[in-house]
Amino acid sequence: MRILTALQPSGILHIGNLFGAIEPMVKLQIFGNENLLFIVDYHAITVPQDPAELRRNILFAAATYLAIGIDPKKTILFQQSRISEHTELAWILNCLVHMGELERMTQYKDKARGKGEAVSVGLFDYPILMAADILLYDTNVVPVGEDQKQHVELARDLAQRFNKTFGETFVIPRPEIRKEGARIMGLDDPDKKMSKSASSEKNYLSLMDDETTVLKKIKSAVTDSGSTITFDKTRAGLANLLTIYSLVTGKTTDQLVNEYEGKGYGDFKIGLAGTVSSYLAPIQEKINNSLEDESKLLSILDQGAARAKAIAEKKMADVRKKIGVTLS
Ligand code: ATP
Ligand code: LTN
Repeated sequence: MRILTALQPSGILHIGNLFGAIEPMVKLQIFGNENLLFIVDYHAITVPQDPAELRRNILFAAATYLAIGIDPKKTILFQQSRISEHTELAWILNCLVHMGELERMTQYKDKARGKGEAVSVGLFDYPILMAADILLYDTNVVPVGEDQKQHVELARDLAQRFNKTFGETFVIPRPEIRKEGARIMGLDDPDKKMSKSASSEKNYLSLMDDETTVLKKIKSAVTDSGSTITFDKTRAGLANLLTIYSLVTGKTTDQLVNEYEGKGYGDFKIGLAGTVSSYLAPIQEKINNSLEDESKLLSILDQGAARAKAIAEKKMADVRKKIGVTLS
């Protein structure tokens, strides 16, 4: 089984990214699976990036994955831009996709909203590069958060279309969306997903937030006017905090509700903040240690790129042959 996922190097990783995308990859590092995890720097440049900051963020992303438990022996960890086959395949898939299919993508509509003409072609084309990322490696399963499901479905459609037109070439991938944690909501607005591009930092818990910040953010998290701790989806803010609590402790929401019986929001929030901080502290220490040893990080990424390249080259040779551009 080949399992693949990728994240943008954005400088901030929040607990939504952790539980929705990275932690599932850590758990999937079991015998019989072949895992690929990469940093999609070419997706990141669909919006303006400062070059020095982008470099820093790529290294930060790699350090974070390692800190969370990605084992480079079990998972091919690499940087997307090192494998030119991704953009090459994206071009070919571009020629199979219709404008209307991309215009329907909700992430594009969200990100382009209000920007008028000032949207890069890259942002529009983003799902095609993602389809190439997935199809290049004969991926079976793509663990992602709920918001990426539509993109993985486009990759499926394109794989089927290519296979029908040119003969069996690509494996048809499926998205895997975990139930708990697939959609951690914003602390300041529990009706929208937690997002690093939210207008306020109070929206998310970053993996690098210190104890004081975590406490401040959780204390100001939006809840309702109720006073008891119950798990009820209609009490969106509280349900989200209970979900986070459950993810960091491994306890069920029922267990937590029992623990907080007779207690109010104040105690609950302080308890949650303490637990989140203790959960993050060892991760932060590992990230910082790893960033101090840059040459080791670079070497891990080099080795990952070499392994990914070998798979990608073989696939692209087949694709080129299938579409008729290989002459000998
Ligand atoms: P932005 O909202 O700024 O576009 P993001 O915070 O959604 O960014 P991405 O880089 O788009 O982060 O997502 C990385 C991975 O994390 C994806 O698999 C995505 O589905 C997952 N993810 C993002 N936000 C959440 C969330 N709130 N809950 C669960 N998973 C999430
Ligand atoms: N679009 C995704 C990142 C991404 C990805 C991928 C995820 C790029 N290529 C391939 C899974 C598989 C995002 O923004 N989260």
